[in-house]
Amino acid sequence: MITKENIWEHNFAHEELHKRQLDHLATSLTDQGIVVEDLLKKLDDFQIAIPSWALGTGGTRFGRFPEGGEPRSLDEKIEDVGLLHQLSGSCNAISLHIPWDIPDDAQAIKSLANSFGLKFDAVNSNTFQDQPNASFSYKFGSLCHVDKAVREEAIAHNKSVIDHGVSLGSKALTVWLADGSNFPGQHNFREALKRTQESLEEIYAYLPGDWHMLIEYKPYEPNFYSMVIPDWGTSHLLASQLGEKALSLVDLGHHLPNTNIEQIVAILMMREKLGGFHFNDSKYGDDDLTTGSLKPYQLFLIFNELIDGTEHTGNPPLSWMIDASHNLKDPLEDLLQAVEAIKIAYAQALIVNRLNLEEAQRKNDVARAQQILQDAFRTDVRPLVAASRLRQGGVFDPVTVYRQLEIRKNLIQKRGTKTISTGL
Ligand code: LRH
Ligand code: MN
Ligand code: MN
Repeated sequence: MITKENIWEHNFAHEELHKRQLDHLATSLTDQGIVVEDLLKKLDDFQIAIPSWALGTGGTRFGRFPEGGEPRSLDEKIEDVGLLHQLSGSCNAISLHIPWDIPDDAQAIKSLANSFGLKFDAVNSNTFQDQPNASFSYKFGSLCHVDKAVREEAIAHNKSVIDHGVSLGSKALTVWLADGSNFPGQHNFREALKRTQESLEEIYAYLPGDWHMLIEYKPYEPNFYSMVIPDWGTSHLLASQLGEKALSLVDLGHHLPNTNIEQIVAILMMREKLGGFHFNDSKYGDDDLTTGSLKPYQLFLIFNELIDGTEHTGNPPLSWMIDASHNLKDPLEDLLQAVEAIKIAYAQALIVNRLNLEEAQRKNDVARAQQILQDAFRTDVRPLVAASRLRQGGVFDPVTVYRQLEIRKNLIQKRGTKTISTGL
């Protein structure tokens, strides 16, 4: 849908402007002793996976207002991620949720993804919905269920997700459990966690040697009294007991308001147990709004800890993914905005003067420490992010190109207005 000429024309038209903006920023960064080429290389390498369920219009339980043109199959989802990657140069992977997206012919799906330069990121299991051919219901939980037969079904599902992942070249299984209780007395907390631990042990034993298990946590929803894995502490406890291949996954929306997420990141990295991220933004809870749309400073502070942790701990490389829902905006525009916001926060965190910060911390110079962080946060790094995007073959201004080429209109023409995307 987007030709090389389209990209070239757009970039050519903005060349002068881009050069002026970049020169200005590069001069100021160089004056601060920052090597711009090193920054660009880091930004080039930073790739964010797109979840297969974020390509359609999301909604709430009250309604959904799709614009049309949404992907109707896994092939079309891969095409959409290919499009995002072409524009942004930063989305080289797709993360599948199974059984929402079952790769029937793994070889064919793999080569389609390959043709867009895409890989398969973590595969996600789903034991929060009853599946059509299931023998048992997950109404009262899955890996924590009191009935062994239900637990076994959920374990078998996770193993089959690993199998699918192996056939696609994924290297991680993400487990998010809806398990929990809605009313006091419903669960024996200890026993529910113990059963979950045992179930996870069986899944863990099935993991290929070079795989990771990423354990997500969430304080509430869909259960509103207790969740079996409500917080990072419980996720960390499980991951520690399981072994080296098990790590915690931080979904930004899975915290109660005002939680200090950057501190959680720092501690998990200190323990070398942070496995990955689900990016989104929220005001109240798991709102799944566009990353950086509400709390860009928090996102920056998180990246600041990620960089510090990467430099000072042996934490394994992280898996980065967007996990958002789009009920008002065009999902593809929304994802492009999210990628941009993530890369801006990363670039800002990369220019923090760490030596000065350490000195300020040693001297208890609180005002200076704040100033150092805010100097970086208040730097407009967008020309740098754009420069990296151009180096990766992307476009100067992704959303503008998306609109100028009328991509949504084309997708609607091709796929229709009444599309129902699988997933959330
Ligand atoms: C749960 C969650 C989890 C799921 C996804 C669809 O709230 O964040 O990551 O797998 O949403
Ligand atoms: Mn998530
Ligand atoms: Mn969520």
